[in-house]
Amino acid sequence: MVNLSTTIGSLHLKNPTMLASGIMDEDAGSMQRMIDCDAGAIVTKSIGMQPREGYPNPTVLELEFGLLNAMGLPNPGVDEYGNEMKQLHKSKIPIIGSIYAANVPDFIALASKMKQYGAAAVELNVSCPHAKRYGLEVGCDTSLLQMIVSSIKKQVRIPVFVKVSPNVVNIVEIAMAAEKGNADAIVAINTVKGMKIDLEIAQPILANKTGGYSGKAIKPIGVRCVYDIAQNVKIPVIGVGGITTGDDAIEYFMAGASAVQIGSAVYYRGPDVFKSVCNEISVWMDNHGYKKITELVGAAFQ
Ligand code: RRO
Repeated sequence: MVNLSTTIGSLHLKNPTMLASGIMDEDAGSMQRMIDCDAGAIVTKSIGMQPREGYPNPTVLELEFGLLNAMGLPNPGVDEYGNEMKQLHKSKIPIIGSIYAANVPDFIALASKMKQYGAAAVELNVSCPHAKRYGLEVGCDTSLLQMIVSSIKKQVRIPVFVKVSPNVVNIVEIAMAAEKGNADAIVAINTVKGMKIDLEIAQPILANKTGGYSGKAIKPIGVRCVYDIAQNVKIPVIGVGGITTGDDAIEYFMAGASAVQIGSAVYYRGPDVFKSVCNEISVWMDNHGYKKITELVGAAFQ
């Protein structure tokens, strides 16, 4: 009998498939739907101190091998979003609050509010590829990132995950800075910077011009990042980027991930993707003589 449960620090997951931030997590109803569809944990939409409209349309394009988005961090602000989170207080699976900010006091306030609203952990989004002042400008600066993580850890008793970007020279350095700040886990990767041009009008299609590319096409990039990070940090790594099938998840485990997040594949396979991926992982493990996820984690290192 295969055991799909896994742990990320102090967090226990009944299965290793988490809902990634930014898809089907804008309100309590959509998150409850993902819980009912057997996700092992839910990561909320990225939430800031104040409401944000986001960018004008078009904000998402379906391309040949994945999705290109520039939503622009649309969210109702943490206090309003708290009303949604409070409705999930009976959830039996961990709800992880994704937060973004441009300075330390705001990160601390957001983490503290997320805890109050029932989050089991926070995920720092320091990797949005197209958010001026937030995202990458924070996530590229190793000393600032270390300081943000350590300040939150000192002031708010909550596990802190750090979501890192592939759009940097050295992703391992960034992950190591987060670990030095006492992060509890690294989440790799956010979307890859990209662009699509409409030939007829000779213009980028997204209103923001550039966006973040997700889905199957970025899986080899994510796997490589997880493989490099996992060999250089002691904290758990959560893999995200193109995971659509059980085989994709297993590849991430072998690269060193202890759990995976699924985003674009909710669009491609529907909300039952969590059940399907879990079934596919179980069948594969059974056929190959594995009993626990931990036996697969980092199997590709030797
Ligand atoms: O909202 C967005 O446009 C967005 C975010 Br916060 C992110 O982290 N990654 C992404 O591809 N888009």
